[in-house]
Amino acid sequence: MKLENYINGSFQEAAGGEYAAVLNPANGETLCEVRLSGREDVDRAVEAAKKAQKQWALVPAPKRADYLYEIGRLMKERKEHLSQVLTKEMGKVIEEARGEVQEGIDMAYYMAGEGRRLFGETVPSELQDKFAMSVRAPIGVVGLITPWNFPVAIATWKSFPAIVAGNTFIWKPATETPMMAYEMAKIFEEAGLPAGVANIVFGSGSDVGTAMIEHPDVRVISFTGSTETGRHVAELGGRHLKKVSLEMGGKNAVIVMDDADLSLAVEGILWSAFGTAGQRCTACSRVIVHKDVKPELEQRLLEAMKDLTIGDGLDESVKVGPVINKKALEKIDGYVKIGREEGARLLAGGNILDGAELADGCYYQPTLFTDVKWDSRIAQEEIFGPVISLIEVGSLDEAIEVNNSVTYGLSSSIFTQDVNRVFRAQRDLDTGIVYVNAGTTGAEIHLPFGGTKGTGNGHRDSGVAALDVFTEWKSIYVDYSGKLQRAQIDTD
Ligand code: UN1
Repeated sequence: MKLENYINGSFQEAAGGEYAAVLNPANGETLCEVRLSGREDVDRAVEAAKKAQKQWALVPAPKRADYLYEIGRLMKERKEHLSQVLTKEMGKVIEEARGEVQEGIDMAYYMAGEGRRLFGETVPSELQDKFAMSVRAPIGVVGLITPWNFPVAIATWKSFPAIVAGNTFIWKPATETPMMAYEMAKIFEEAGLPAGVANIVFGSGSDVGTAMIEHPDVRVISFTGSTETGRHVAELGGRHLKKVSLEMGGKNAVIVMDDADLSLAVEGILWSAFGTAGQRCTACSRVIVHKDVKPELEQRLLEAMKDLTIGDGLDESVKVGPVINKKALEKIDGYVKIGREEGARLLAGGNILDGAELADGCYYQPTLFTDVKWDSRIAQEEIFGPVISLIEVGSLDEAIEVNNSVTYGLSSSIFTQDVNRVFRAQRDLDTGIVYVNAGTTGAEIHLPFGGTKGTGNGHRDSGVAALDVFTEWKSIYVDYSGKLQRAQIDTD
């Protein structure tokens, strides 16, 4: 099967371009082929989106929301099918795939509700017989660039607020995971979304992504991916005066204090470090542990890691699936070598799995380093794989300092039973998301998602905050005095 672009309400062959194979990371099998489109296809999609947007913006928001209710319903009806496709193309275990699809369904219903809110402000005017208010206005055509690790949820965080607010979009999914986008295109079509509101162009970042950013009619770029690519998106977007929303890397930590419930901490660490094989932006990759509980935590983690069955995510008993591809395997393995060279002590894992039945897949052993120095490379750089580094500290202040020492600022967590420590931590941890007595993953869709420092550029996905990315504030003054009233002048 060959996946083609979805433009102006139909699947269309691209103007040219090669196809790339989409591989199942669990076994190396080719699932389908995807078109690598070019600038001409982006132009075509933008033209359709621009035309559609004029009408779409005039559809009352509660009516736009009705399409989202229908999209949510179709996703729910198809949840199992979508989850299976997701596991096949991305590799995450089926339970997590179901969770990700659920995240998309939740986002559909949540943003549909926004169709009846989209709150602005009404404020008193400083002048008599004058009315003042602000409304959220759509921006126009928006460009969405999404990653392979959450092929559907992240796309819903961006596309659903975009359309409920009256924009139309061009979506470039990651070339590793185009099948979810294809499934979503079918859902958009069945939901009766007017042609041109949702457009999908498959292809590489350097071709399709660049063409989207450079296109004068694409007013917003919402990007999730690596910090390296995000920097490039921001630079190029800046040159073209685009509004650019970036969601990038993380180097998230769980802090375990000496009064923590250690069983709970172990569960939280395992779930957030090895779930999705460590390939979440929110994944825990550092454990900052108080010295008094370090030996016990190490022992408990080692014991619990024995239960992490590795394999094809379609097998319900498997806990850790493959990583996305061979290149990712090599990158992870490279970091494990760096860790060893830096003098960290390897307690578990540390190898690519090449046992007979797993050899064709991309599997890395869940890996645990201890005695890691806070400023070493494995404690500072994003690995994006199932590797955790234990760093010892002597106090809460030191733990917070170590947490904040990285260039990223997405998610952090603290395990403690002391309410004073909880409130100090939630104030002083410099990440966009903070968890107390839970791991670093599992953000819910109705709060803002994003991070500080090298993780983002001040915008947020999901929550009401996402509407800030996809709307422009318009302030409106209605003077019904019948005379010219001058603000700031006629004040008496
Ligand atoms: C991501 O890894 O980019 O909070 C998204 C979580 C998920 C989303 C992660 N709800 O872990």
